[in-house]
Amino acid sequence: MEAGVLRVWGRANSVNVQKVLWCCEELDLRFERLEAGLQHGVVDTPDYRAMNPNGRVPTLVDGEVTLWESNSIMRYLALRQMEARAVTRGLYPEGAAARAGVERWLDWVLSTLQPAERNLFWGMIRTAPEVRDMAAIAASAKASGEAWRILDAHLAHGRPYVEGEAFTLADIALGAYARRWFGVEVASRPDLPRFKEWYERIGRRPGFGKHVAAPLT
Ligand SMILES: N[C@@H](CCC(=O)N[C@@H](CS)C(=O)NCC(=O)O)C(=O)O
Repeated sequence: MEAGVLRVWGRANSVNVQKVLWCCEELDLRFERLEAGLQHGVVDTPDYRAMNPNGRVPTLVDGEVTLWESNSIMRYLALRQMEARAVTRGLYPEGAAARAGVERWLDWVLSTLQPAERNLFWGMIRTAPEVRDMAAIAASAKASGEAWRILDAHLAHGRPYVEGEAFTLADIALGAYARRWFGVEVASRPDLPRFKEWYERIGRRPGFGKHVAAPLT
């Protein structure tokens, strides 16, 4: 392992790992990714649990700093670069109101969006067709559509990015989940034109192409 390089533990097909990798890319941060989670195991070993007692991915190691929770890792990385006066490109705005605008979406992803979409993603992508719980999948598709409708209405104010003119951590957290929404088969997908436009816009970012765009597995 190269000294001084950020280490990100976690399999590349985890949405929460993808957020962190995309964030590193936006901040021009070099990192090394180490496999952990699901088929790779590792997360139940005492060494891993010492870094992350949840046994989940991602985990970030930056010298003496060890962190878990993907949104907190993104906040840390953005602040770290701001403190170092490295490029920030407005990823994590400084004013109270502007920052809170970003924070609410990071919280909303955890509290509302992820629980809504979980059965849809796991059912359609990680479960064999013959054992799928189609009722749970349909309920999850409906709840996800309702959640995305909230973002679509928010984007109706003509903003290119979730919190206005600048691309922020909110776009990363939401964008990684939007990739899943547009990548699964949904029986009836609500028409959400602003959400789709925004998704196409963020989909052109190199960090998305490199770490999020891959086929869902
Ligand atoms: N809220 C946590 C969730 C962490 C989480 O549940 N990660 C999933 C992958 S997206 C996981 O570790 N799954 C079990 C595994 O990969 O072994 C975060 O955002 O980091």
